[in-house]
Amino acid sequence: SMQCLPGLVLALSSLLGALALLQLSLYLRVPSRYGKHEERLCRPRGRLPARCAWFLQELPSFLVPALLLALRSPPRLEPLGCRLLCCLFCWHYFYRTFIYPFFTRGRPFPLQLLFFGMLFCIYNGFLQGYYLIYCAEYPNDWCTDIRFTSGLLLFLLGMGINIHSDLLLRQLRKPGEVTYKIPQGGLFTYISGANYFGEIVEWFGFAIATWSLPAFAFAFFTLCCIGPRAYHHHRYYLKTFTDYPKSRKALIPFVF
Ligand code: NDX
Repeated sequence: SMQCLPGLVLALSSLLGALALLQLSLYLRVPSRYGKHEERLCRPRGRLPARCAWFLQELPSFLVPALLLALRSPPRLEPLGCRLLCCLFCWHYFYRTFIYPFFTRGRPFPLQLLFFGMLFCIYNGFLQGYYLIYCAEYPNDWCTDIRFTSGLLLFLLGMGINIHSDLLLRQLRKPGEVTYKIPQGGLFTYISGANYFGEIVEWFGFAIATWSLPAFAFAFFTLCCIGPRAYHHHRYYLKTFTDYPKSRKALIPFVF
């Protein structure tokens, strides 16, 4: 049966960090090509409806850690912190896989990115799940540690902001519509990337609560992946809407 290989965790986390830097260098200048940044004329047929695409893409991030948790023998009952943290991760991806896709009004998603997105979700789902279920060691009172409690609070706050902001975006369209409008309300009052801000806060909260290399590597990856995207969304809005609110920032309220 499987056991903890610290070298494997270190290697996979380092590679995740390297992928994050690769993304940053790729996507600072040009945005990743999906949604409002997809080039209209290229590859008109290589797409899948947003609903299927997001479901398939995110499913492994739920399934892989959930299976690792369920199949571990003997079951890991102690410490409580490990199971709780693994459940938090699965909870997010339960939402992202089974709820978010069924309400999305997004345009069809490019197959090529779907493929890489799925690979990424398998990789990260395995890394986070494997670490928490086979490697992590927490004292029995970790649930009352300031890192756990403050991280959990940030996670929940970020998740709330992310879900609420994605809801506001969805309400900008009637079913079947694919046009872009100026997002209003919630944190969109201050930033163009409110949903991304929520997601970034969420994963840094998770990293603090788990206090682990894999989780910090993933939070950093998230920042490098959707941070630049928030900036490109912001530029797109400024270019497209002459009446775009002047005081609105890209990602960090009042700052950037
Ligand atoms: N999926 C994470 N990299 C990604 C998919 C793309 O969950 O090759 C990372 C995730 C993947 C990426 C994933 C990993 C890296 C990949 C990348 C593609 C290339 C890259 C594979 C897996 C890569 C290397 C080099 C390392 C191999 O029509 P539409 O779709 O634009 O409609 C949108 C709508 N909307 C509006 N409607 C009306 N008016 C407006 N003004 C509107 N603005 C937007 O709202 C959508 O239906 C919806 C949301 O759109 P948008 O663009 O704001 O968010 P989106 O980027 O689609 O993300 C959706 C949610 C969001 O909550 C975000 O926080 C979360 O997913 N997310 C997204 C990406 C990554 C991620 C989280 C994470 O890293 N944790």
